Amino acid sequence: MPTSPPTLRAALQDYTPPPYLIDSVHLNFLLGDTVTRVESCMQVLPNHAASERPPLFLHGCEDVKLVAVKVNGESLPVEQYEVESSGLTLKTPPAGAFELEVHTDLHPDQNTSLEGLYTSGGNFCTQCEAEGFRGITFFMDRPDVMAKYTTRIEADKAACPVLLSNGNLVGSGEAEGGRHFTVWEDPFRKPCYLFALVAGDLCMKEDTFTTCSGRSVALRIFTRAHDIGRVDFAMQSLKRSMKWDEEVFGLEYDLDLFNIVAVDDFNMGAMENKSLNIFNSRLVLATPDTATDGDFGRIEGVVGHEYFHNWTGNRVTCRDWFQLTLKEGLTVYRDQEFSADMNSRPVRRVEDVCRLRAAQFQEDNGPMAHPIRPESYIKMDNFYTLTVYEKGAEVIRLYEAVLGKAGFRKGMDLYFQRHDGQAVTCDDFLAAMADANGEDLSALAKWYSQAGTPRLSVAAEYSPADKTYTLRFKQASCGARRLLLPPTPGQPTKDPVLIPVRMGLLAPDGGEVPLKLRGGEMLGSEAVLRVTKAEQEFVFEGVEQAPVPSLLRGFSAPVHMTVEGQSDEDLLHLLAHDTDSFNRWEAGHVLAKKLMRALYAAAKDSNEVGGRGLGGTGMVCVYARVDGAFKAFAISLPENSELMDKIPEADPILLHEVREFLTRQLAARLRPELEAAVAENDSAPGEQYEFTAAACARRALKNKALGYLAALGDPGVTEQLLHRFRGATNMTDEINALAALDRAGGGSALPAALTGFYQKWEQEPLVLLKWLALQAGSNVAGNVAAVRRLMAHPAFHITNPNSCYSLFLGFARSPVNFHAADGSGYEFMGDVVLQLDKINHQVASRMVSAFTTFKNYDQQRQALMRAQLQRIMDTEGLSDNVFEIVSKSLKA
Ligand code: 0A1
Ligand code: ZN
Repeated sequence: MPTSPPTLRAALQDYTPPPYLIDSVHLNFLLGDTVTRVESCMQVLPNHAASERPPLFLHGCEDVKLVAVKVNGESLPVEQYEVESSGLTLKTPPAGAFELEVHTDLHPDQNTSLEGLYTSGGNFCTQCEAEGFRGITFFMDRPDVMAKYTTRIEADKAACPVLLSNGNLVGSGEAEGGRHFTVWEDPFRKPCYLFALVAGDLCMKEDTFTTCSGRSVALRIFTRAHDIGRVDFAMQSLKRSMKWDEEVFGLEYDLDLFNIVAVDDFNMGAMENKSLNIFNSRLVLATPDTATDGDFGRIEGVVGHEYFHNWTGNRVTCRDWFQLTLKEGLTVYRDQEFSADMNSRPVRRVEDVCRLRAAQFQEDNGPMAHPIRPESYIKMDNFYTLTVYEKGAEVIRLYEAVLGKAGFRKGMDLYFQRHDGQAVTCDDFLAAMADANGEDLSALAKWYSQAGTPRLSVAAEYSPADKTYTLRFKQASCGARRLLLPPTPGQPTKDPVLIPVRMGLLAPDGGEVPLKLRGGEMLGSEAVLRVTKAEQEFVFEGVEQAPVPSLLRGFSAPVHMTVEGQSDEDLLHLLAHDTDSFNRWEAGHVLAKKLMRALYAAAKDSNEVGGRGLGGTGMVCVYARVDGAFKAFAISLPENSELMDKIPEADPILLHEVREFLTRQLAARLRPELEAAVAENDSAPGEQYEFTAAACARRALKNKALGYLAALGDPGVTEQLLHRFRGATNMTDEINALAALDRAGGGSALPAALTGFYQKWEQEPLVLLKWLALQAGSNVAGNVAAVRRLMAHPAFHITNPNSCYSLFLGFARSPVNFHAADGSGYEFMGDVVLQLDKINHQVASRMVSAFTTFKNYDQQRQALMRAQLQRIMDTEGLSDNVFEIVSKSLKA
């Protein structure tokens, strides 16, 4: 039985300006236990030719009940409007400006979608991006309608002592029946997706920040009483972000108040609502005993990200949702730079690139591939993707590579000067960058419209006779068959793009070769080559001996690069001598990928993993040659998803076995070094936890080393891990010891350790997320039954997105169990999608993503995964969110 067809599909090419604008809106929220009344009074302005009287359409949604409509104070006769679940149409609005009042009723306590107005732990909160405001009231729910907001909130005083909205508090008082109210005025025009309201029983921690012009800003973080002791790190991160944006981009905060509220039930990470950021509590709350180094890093980054949106997103916003990367790519770039400045820049770059290659490259290669500026969507929520965010940030980095830091800053200044207070497009951003630098950047435009990861191959030739060194680049184009960039849905052919290749040449003695392009001037030891054509060559002169090229330094463009004829010796030379720390790491990473692929191929041929005795020799060299902060990365094996790019129809379990084999092999060969790494990087007794780049690097190396040692299955190591687990003084060490115990098989100690952990942290839902994820991701065969049982555990809540991400996405990461040959893992995830789709469409569609990579696997698995997709597709009443992903996957 086919599903009902989805609602409308929006297309970039169909954009038209709104026929009306909303100049200002006054909202009155009467919050109740079960029913909430919203009274909206809008000043509407015509935005069409005077000769026309187009209808006015206000978006709505099924769960919003229309109670009253008035125009200029008079109830509108029913024949003058039409109300459907998708919205409200005023058939013939008055000519000129007019006042429109709309009253609606909602049931926030029944709203499990966590969009619009909902309750979390008894407190009210909102989430309006992308199109959630229509779940509150009928409105022109599009980002190019920018209004001034005044918001009155009235609620029971005992249940909701705190009542917050955007902007400044301009009034408050008592109301009848034990109720009270506040009134908020936001002086800045904004699209409705930035509207926010929070009401409930919350505690607050306050600090201040003095801006560069000497204004004092009150900073407040609100949480449930139990959590208020865990906000200090987020507060410090906020202050650091404010200072950084002043110093690096000259951007000052523009109001006297900045609020952050932590809520437990939140679909995404956080939301940049004007002066009232709402955060998933896992991205605010942290103390060393409950949060890992990774958590601290994410909190710092996301607090920065949301704060930076105040300029890139709020002051200058998007004209339509196709332009999402305008604010997201740019803001991710800004938060990455902020984190790099606060911590170790090279480590941060490696982490970002690893994530991009492991996950975004897969997205670019699958059925949901889309350009960073998508051309159409059924449900915008499905386009908050790694492509729009992470690849979008890499595209911003291309401007920086081409223009340099100073040129980039000039472009940013002009962008704000031109567009402050406007809703604009990615073309406007490109134009500001180009005009500020007097450059023609049109060659960058293709990055916005073309999906897929470009492939770049490089061949090098040295001529001893005339001392020239030639680099020949080829990029994907329709003509070059072998390099053909695979088509992506809806884009059968691809054009070349501008690829800035940051590079240097290393002499045989490891020194840097001075760069001089034929007919050009001396460039120093590093250059940025602009590759724009399908085939292009660069000839360097005066090169005394054949060099080893160091290309794409710092990963200067998000491409797959192949250096033809690159030998292991070349890679080891780069590893030892490259001045670019990213490329030093990259050389080791390429060696590791070669090794794993070779092991996989050998195992596939011989049906025996490691049968030919291939060992971790290269990796041992790598470990020996890289320095401090990188050692933990140097011994991290590449993600399976990165390897599968070159393994057609992969067997994920065999790949997992190869990884296990190599891990054991490395552990055995490097045992003395690993033990030394543990000893040298262990914390001293009584040492205080510090979140610094140096301390994190030490913990990372120690814990990575323990993970390897665990793979030896040595009872002595297990005993040591148990000891470390019991004695851990911070969550980074505690959860890593537990994970290593799990890795070591744990023996009889593991169940007791898991129970002990649960009992210790029973009252801490954020810590229990780690406990759920650890068990869900176990590679013990048959673990699907345990995961089904965990769904009934009191630590798991199906209406809580974090719970679902930990348990279900944790499970989907297990090659052994998600990809079990009998299809039991796929069936479980199919059940999960269908169950969740009735509760929360956004969460359900994130679960479906586990199936979208099915083309990467062997025929049997492809068939089993497809069967689940078909089963989902055939289910009556599917949400548009899930429908969009499943239907696109099945078409692939
Ligand atoms: N704009 C937020 C992320 C966000 C996006 C969508 C949401 O609901 C569909 C919620 C939050 C950010 O980039 O941080
Ligand atoms: Zn963002």
